Amino acid sequence: MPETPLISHIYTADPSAHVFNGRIYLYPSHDREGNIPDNDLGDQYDMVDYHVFSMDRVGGPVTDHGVALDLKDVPWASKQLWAPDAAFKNGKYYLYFPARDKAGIFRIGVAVGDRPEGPFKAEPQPIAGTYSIDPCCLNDDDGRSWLAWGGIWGGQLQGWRNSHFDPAGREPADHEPAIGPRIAELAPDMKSFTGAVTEIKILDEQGQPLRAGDHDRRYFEGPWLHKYQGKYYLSYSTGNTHYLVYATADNPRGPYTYRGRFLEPVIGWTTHHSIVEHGGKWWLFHHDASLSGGRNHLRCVKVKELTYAADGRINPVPVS
Ligand code: FUB
Repeated sequence: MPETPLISHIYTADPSAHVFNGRIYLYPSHDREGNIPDNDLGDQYDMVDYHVFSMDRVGGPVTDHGVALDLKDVPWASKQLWAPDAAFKNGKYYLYFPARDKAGIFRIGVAVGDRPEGPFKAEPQPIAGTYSIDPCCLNDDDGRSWLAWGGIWGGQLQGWRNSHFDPAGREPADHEPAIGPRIAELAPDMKSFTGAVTEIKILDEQGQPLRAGDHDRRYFEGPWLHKYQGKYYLSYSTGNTHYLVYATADNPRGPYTYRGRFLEPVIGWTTHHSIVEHGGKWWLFHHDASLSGGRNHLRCVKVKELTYAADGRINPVPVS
């Protein structure tokens, strides 16, 4: 029986789920029809605002809290509000989001609000030291906060070497180590970094870096960090092979060891997700393009239960 989209009055994608005050809040992209032909740079993903959604439990009614941030209110951005995430600290809510700056380079910005549903007020500049797309924030149990991000192809990560952007940059050769997502520790203000931006290494189970030609396992975009039984889990999309996979580590910066695949390709080119615990169960929020009949840039959010094996492996989740 096909699963129902959680939200069907507008197109949504890239759902980042968090539990705030006992309620599940979703921070997705808001897809819209811009009549831009599909290409490998993702120009068709031409979003201009974010809505926040919430529910008191999975299966309960979903509330659309309306526009939480609009592109026109982000001083540094020019277009393409892609996959966001959110965090709570010191009485404030922080919305992290990527967009192209006025020069067409993806950066990551932050906007601050008093409530989980917003509205959020964008900082005048992107977070210093950021580039590329798909931020995700982990508030660790020890009080430290981490931001991971990055996406290749349209997300421009392949153009970045040593903090310098070369628009002609390409993925490494097949036998070379794959490009990894980036991570940095957020300063107490949650709007800047303390310490260095580092590349996350993802190794195979023999301790060797995943290779750029290993398209079934190498990092593409959409990182998500969560903790389960004291381990750090980095899950992500393999992009052009359309899998959701994960790796684990003993500290947030890694290195991570590849552990497996948990979602097969869905309808539509992209696959993007988050994982959250609520009501004594773990949940996978993700998207597909079923609501639009398979149009890649008009997607819808879904949710499925996620379970772990006794050894901490994530059990594969059936596609619907
Ligand atoms: O929604 C635009 C982009 O598509 C996201 O940033 C990627 O993760 C992919 O889902």
